[in-house]
Amino acid sequence: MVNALTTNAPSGGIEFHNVQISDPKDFEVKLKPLYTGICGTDRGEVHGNLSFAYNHPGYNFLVLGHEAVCQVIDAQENEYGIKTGDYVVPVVRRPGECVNCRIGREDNCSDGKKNEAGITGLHGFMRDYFFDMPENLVKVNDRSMVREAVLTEPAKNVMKAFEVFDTVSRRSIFQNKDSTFIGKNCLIIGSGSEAFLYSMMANEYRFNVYMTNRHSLEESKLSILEKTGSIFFDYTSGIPLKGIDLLIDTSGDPATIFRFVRTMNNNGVAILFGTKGNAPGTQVNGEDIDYIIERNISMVGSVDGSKKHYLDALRYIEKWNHAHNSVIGDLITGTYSPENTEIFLKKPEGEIKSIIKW
Ligand code: DN4
Ligand code: BGC
Ligand code: ZN
Repeated sequence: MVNALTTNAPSGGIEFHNVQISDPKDFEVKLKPLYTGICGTDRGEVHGNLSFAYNHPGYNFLVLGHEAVCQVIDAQENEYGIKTGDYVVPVVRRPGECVNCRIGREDNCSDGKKNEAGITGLHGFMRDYFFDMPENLVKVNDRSMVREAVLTEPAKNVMKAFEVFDTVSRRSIFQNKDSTFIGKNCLIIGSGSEAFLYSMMANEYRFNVYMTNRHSLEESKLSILEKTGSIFFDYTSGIPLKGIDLLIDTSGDPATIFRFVRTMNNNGVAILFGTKGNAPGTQVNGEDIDYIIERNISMVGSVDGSKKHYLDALRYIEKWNHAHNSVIGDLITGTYSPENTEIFLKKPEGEIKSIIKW
């Protein structure tokens, strides 16, 4: 028996209770979660808004949690060099049989038959301990940033999305004459943890970085943006923002996305990332379509990331842990106990990333 935070996917709900889970016998590594992160996806599941979530086969519940940093309690010798005592981040997606899954790119799964821990058909990491295979673990070498390493999983999505940007933007010459992106504008819709990680990565590319929401931002969030050189833009202020080269949506709100598409520059790239199945629709007219076509605008979805993106994410987290007065630590705005299930139902004020200490 193990204490776990569970939901009933896809209808929702949240419970912290003692459950019986039999991990397959051949799973070689015993793991103790130290911290798990809560994100928009978890809240979507708990509220019953994530239609693609489903329970682990053979169970009438799903253990939540796909963002974790764990300590290895017991490991058999393995070719991945995972040893007892190591700190590790478990990966979310587990491959199916398709060609992308077979080459380590289950983030690009072509037939949808992959699984996602804590989301689609595989128990997640919000429990006292669990077992996993060493190939599903990414080692955290810098032991001084074990808490910050809980951001590796959300950051790997950002690494993948920038890989998508790199690929798609090459359909024409996107950069300046001097080969840089300096002076190009990146607008990020939303101000949650993914949005902040996107803003930090867009800064690495030297974009002018703007973040927007339908309301003003708390002082604490504004000060993080200031530290990293990004600017907040309240779109309800009525001030038009023009000339966007890279648009990144983390809101999943169709009306907001289309509000900004027609302010995009020629050859611009719009990355759709936020998922909000219950968001109301919006009217898209012929002029919107013409605008996208005539300017060669690319609208592209991006989900998840592969193991190499976890490694990239760890490198950047390490860098950001030392840069801008350890700004990465500021993204963790609250630490809670697993008993506090309320945290899944209502976002605490000023939240960027809430984490659970196990
Ligand atoms: P989050 O913290 O809920 O972030 C969503 C942000 O969007 C919040 O800051 C919202 O503001 C903001 N927002 C909502 N509606 C609007 C609107 N109409 N205009 C402007 N801003 C708005 O979630 P997260 O940062 O953890 O994740 C962001 C999204 O990406 C979620 O939908 C996740 O499900 C999705 N996601 C996708 C992937 C993937 O594709 C991975 C992880 C997450 P407020 O309501 O908080 O003020 O791999
Ligand atoms: C996770 C991704 C996952 C996605 C599914 C996100 O919260 O970070 O790994 O593929 O949810 O929508
Ligand atoms: Zn997440």
